[in-house]
Amino acid sequence: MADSSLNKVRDTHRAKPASHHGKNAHSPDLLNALVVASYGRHFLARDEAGTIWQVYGKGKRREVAVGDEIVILPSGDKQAWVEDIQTRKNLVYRSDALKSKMFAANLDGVLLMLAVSPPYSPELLGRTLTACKHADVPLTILFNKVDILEGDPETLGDVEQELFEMTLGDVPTHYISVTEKPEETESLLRPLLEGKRTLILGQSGMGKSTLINLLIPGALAATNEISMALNAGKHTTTHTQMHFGEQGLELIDSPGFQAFGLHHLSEADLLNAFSDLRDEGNKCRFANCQHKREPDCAVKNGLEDGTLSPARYELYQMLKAELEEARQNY
Ligand SMILES: Nc1nc2c(ncn2[C@@H]2O[C@H](COP(=O)(O)OP(=O)(O)OP(=O)(O)O)[C@@H](O)[C@H]2O)c(=O)[nH]1
Ligand SMILES: [Mg+2]
Ligand SMILES: [Zn+2]
Repeated sequence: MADSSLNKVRDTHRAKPASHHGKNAHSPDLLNALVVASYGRHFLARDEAGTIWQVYGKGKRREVAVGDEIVILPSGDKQAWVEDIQTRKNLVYRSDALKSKMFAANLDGVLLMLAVSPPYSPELLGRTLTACKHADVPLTILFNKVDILEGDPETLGDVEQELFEMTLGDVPTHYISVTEKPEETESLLRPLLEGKRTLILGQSGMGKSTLINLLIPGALAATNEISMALNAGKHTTTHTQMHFGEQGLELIDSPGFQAFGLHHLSEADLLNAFSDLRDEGNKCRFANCQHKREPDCAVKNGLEDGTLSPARYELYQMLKAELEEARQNY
């Protein structure tokens, strides 16, 4: 797979076993720590005693994600170097032709938040779905701000239809209102999220931070001050951070995204994420059918008779074209 280098950052020496006393078994100076915040160039990591360190990495050791288990070497007052990144269970990230942006690692699930205001993008939904499928992390959709749609069943129906066309009904989807129906939202989500580490993704303004603050009261207090100052009064989240709640609740807040490149997927990865198109494509007359203008194309036939989803077909062709373009340029 194309992303193997990111999943196995350390490939030259073996992982140092963790000790039960916080100290690393191989060197008394080393500590095991969990990455809890990413500011791009530096990170915050929590050691087993609960101390928060500001950590920096060099070279490959800079490629740290929230949720990573790392080994750190203290260098000064609450400052430390990343010595090692343990092998990841999974990693959700996006990538364009030039660079990757890691969202978080070692996850139990991803929540994608959508809303009608500001309007969600079905394309970004499809891209998130594809990234999660590729990373093998379960995705759940939270359609927030349904209060805005009260008395507008037609729009709600259109939304349901649009979500179905992209997910084929395979993704658990909940319709919520974090601000207008907080108790209902909380009693729905607590059982789904307790004891798990969950990354919350979505475009800006969907309500990610508002939801985290509902489930973990006070979570935002620490981060708001900075973002308020940077964004002229808006609460826009500017970095990725893990928040810890009761009953093992671990929620990772992330900045809203406007793009979701999937350059790390190979063509085979892409086909695996679009198994509906892959399976139908196996019935085309030509083995190398591009499903565009070829005769006896099972995919085109499936689109015509409604067994395949045009939204998924268009996204697949778009992602495939992006991959081909990237290959030509590099
Ligand atoms: N009407 C309505 N507004 C909501 C609801 N949930 C959140 N909001 C509002 O939506 C706005 C954006 O919420 P945030 O939680 O900051 O959104 P975010 O997804 O964290 O945005 P970024 O940090 O920029 O990515 C805030 O003004 C919230 O009060 C809801 O259920 N209904
Ligand atoms: Mg936010
Ligand atoms: Zn075909």
